[in-house]
Amino acid sequence: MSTIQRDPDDRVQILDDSGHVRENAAVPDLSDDRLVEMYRDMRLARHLDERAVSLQRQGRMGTYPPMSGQEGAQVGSAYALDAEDWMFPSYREHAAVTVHGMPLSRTMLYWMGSEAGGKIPEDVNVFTVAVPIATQVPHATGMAWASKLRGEERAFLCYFGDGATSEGDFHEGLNFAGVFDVPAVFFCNNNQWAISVPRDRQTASETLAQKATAYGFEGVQVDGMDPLAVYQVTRDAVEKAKGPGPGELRPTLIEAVQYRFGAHTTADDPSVYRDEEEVERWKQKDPLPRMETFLRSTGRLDDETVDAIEAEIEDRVAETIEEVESMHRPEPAEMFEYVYRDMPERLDEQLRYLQRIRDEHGDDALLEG
Ligand SMILES: Cc1ncc(C[n+]2csc(CCOP(=O)(O)OP(=O)(O)O)c2C)c(N)n1
Ligand SMILES: [Mg+2]
Repeated sequence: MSTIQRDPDDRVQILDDSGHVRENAAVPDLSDDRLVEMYRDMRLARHLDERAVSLQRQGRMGTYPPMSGQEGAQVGSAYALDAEDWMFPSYREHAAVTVHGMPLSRTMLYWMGSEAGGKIPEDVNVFTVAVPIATQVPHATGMAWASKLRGEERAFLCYFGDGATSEGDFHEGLNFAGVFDVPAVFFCNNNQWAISVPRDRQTASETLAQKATAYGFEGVQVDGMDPLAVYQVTRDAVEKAKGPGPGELRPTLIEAVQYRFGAHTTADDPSVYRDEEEVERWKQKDPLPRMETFLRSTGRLDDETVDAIEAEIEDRVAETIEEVESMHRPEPAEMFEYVYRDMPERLDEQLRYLQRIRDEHGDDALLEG
């Protein structure tokens, strides 16, 4: 039976909190190598996060939104896509987009404030990062609808947070998706907080997954810190999006229940709105040790491979930092260049103003201000 043919309150879990396969649960049909790669990608995400936060503290990166605690949901779901499928990220999906082909250097450049970080390579099926909450939802629905009308067989995986489910765009996007039966998978990273607003102030609904019922398609809740369960649920949803069975609608809403261990962004201080005790409780479900225990206890991973993975990841991130820091720093005027082919008068005026004050005062004086 598919993991999504169940009650939206019946949370899917394959690994228990300590990383052992639960009774009657089936390990997804992935090769041993793929399962180890999944672990490697999660480790990469955790390491990237640590380095990025440290770079921000040193003034070498702008504001950065950390993803620690959410690696299982990101990597597990991204592994469920086929190469031709599309991904619509929010601002926190650094691990998911990397799995789907986005170069790590682009992600770093983006958070370092370089316009070059927003340029997605032609052959990478990832939409632009959405910072405005939930705006990517109707975009994903529209693109999925267009793809269906063209007779393609692609799925469109759209990520957003628990807070996004309170936005009009979320409801409009899901409503259209149901009516026009589009091949979309809506993936809600319910990390319990929308900056300082807790999940129970977001909605009176018992679950976020049950919101799908109102739009006429399936909703499923999954343990978002169990990468195997996330993979299986997303894979079933992707397959249904591309080839629904008789009487099935293509879209699915997945609620991945998880927790963000760090701050909302490096500009946030979570100690003013949540208890350390709550963080510690969720750390018992940390997707990294769980995946590692699963792989070790089933003979798929040993010390030697873990050491090799660790070394490879550290080198890769260090090399990427070196690469992006040695690149040409963008000229301030470049911020005007990438949105319009012909610059509107209003922006042209601002550009001329910028040039005038740079000439008059010099860049050093402006940066000090
Ligand atoms: C339309 C809009 N309103 C407000 C904001 C400010 N804002 C940035 S992140 C955020 C919270 C989003 O929470 P959630 O959807 O749960 O995602 P998370 O950050 O937890 O991953 C808000 C309100 C915004 N970016 N866009
Ligand atoms: Mg949230």
